[in-house]
Amino acid sequence: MRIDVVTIFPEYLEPLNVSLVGKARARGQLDVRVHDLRSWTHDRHHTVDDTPYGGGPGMVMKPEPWGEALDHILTTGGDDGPEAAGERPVLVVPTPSGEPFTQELAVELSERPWLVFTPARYEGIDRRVIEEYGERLDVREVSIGDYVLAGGEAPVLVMVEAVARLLPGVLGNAESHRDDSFAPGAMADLLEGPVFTKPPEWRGRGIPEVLLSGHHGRIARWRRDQALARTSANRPDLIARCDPAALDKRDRATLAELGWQQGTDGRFGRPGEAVEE
Ligand code: 6GU
Repeated sequence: MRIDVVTIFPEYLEPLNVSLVGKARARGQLDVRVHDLRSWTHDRHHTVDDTPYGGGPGMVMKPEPWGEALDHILTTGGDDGPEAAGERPVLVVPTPSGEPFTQELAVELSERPWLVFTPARYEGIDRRVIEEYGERLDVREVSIGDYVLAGGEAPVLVMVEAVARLLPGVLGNAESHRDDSFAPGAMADLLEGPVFTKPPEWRGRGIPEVLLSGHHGRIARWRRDQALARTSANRPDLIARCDPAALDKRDRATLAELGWQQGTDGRFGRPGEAVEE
């Protein structure tokens, strides 16, 4: 996979040299190219921003440097790269106003050969850039959560890591994906429960008996109950949204113990709480 990132803070992307993503790059599974937006400015001060039309606070990123940067990148798909293969990149525009970044979107992006990220600072990029490239590329404006960051660089680190670990051969163990919290369908969208390793006793704390039993059926059931309890506590919205067909009799009994009741439609709710859509 080829990934381009255009930013005014190339050093912010240094962590892409570390750990899983860094190793994938070293192995040649990931071709990451970080570009300094200011190299496509032509004035002495390398200006990338200006005041917003219509007034208001903050600054807006000027369209010209982005246009030159993206035109350059789009013509460097290489003789044997994604461009030669007739592939057009996905332009991923990080913005708090974007669609939510989810595991589903990570999977979709991981199936594309070429991603171009345009993390912005200030109040964002002149809208005409998104319009212009929207005619030529698949543009996704994406937010990583309901909070506001100073720029899109940290979201790019988040998204690249989520995508890279899904690439074939990047994670050591292909099985590791299957139980990921939020892996589509996996644990029916439950959060993962707690994990333990050696030593068997630490500061007077032992290991849940069942995990030492060697009884795979009982262990699987215990893990499932832990996942249900954790999801119930931390993400009750996932329980309320859960497809009842994805739950077995034991799941329903566990949820009942956790205070959930099944409505006439089979969905789970808690007494006295309105259902959120
Ligand atoms: Cl993608 N950018 C910024 N600046 N803030 C965010 C975000 C993105 N996602 C959540 N908050």
